[in-house]
Amino acid sequence: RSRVGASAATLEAPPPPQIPRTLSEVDNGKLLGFGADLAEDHPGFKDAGYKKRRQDIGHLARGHEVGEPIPYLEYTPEEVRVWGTVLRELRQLYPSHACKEYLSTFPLFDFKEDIVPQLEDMAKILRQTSGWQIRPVAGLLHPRDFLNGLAFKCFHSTQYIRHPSRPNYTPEPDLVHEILGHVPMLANPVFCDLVHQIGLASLGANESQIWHLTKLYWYTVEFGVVREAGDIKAFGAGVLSSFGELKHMASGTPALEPFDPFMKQPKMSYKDGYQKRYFVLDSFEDGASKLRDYCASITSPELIKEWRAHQSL
Ligand code: NLE
Ligand code: FE2
Repeated sequence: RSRVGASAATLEAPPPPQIPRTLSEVDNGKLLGFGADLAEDHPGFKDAGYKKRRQDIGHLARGHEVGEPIPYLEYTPEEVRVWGTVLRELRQLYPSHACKEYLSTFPLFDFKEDIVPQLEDMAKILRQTSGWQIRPVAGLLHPRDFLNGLAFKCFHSTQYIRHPSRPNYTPEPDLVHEILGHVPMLANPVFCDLVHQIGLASLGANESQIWHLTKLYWYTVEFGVVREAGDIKAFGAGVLSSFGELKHMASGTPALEPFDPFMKQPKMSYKDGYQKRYFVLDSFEDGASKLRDYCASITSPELIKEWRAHQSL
């Protein structure tokens, strides 16, 4: 970089991030990657009907007001088939490969292969178990908005279904991922507390901290694994919602590394298939406390206190 460039950058310091006071102030319309527009490497790229369906469902999400019930969607027979296929495959793998917390909340939802669950019904159960809420979103959300939502104990969720040509794996979130990956974990208050820490830390975080928090979120909530009596079990939603990835995780092929939120993270892999390495927690409690320490190191207690005083949870 030239000197001129460096000094210009210093003069134009970015404005401090806006901290949302209410959930409605969290923008649920800024989408990233596949969420914004299907790229050539997306299985639905050449499928005009699929694209139109996603747009229609996304349109509903954009019109949703916080506090209103999430609209029920009527899923097509093909979408029901995709949901049923994934559920059938995963159900066989969960007893041996999902963590015990997941196995304990899973039955609460009474999933059926011929009925695609409605987000509003999932939200009702979460309200009673952990107090978390769900807000519909049209696709992969901007990281700051997504993480800020977590501070409000709100999980932004897509409502469309993955392309039928590839039920075993999708590179982006879809309803199947949200429901089979995230929802049962979000019914566990200890896990929710861990997720909430990441959300609180994101309030007022600068761009590089947001990026780091996104990685911590990615390596735990999306792709985390935990040691259980000498075995490795999945708790990350991206592993739990993909029968391709769950088998891959359990195959013994990928590398395993201890999770340390202070480490300098390697490149985050997404869009390019199964993870090549997973980060391991010794226990759930241990992971939560490590994350808590990291989040405390970047969060100002005054800011959080002032924020809590101004917003209604
Ligand atoms: N690969 C996951 C799945 O197929 O369900 C989705 C990951 C979303 C981050
Ligand atoms: Fe996810």
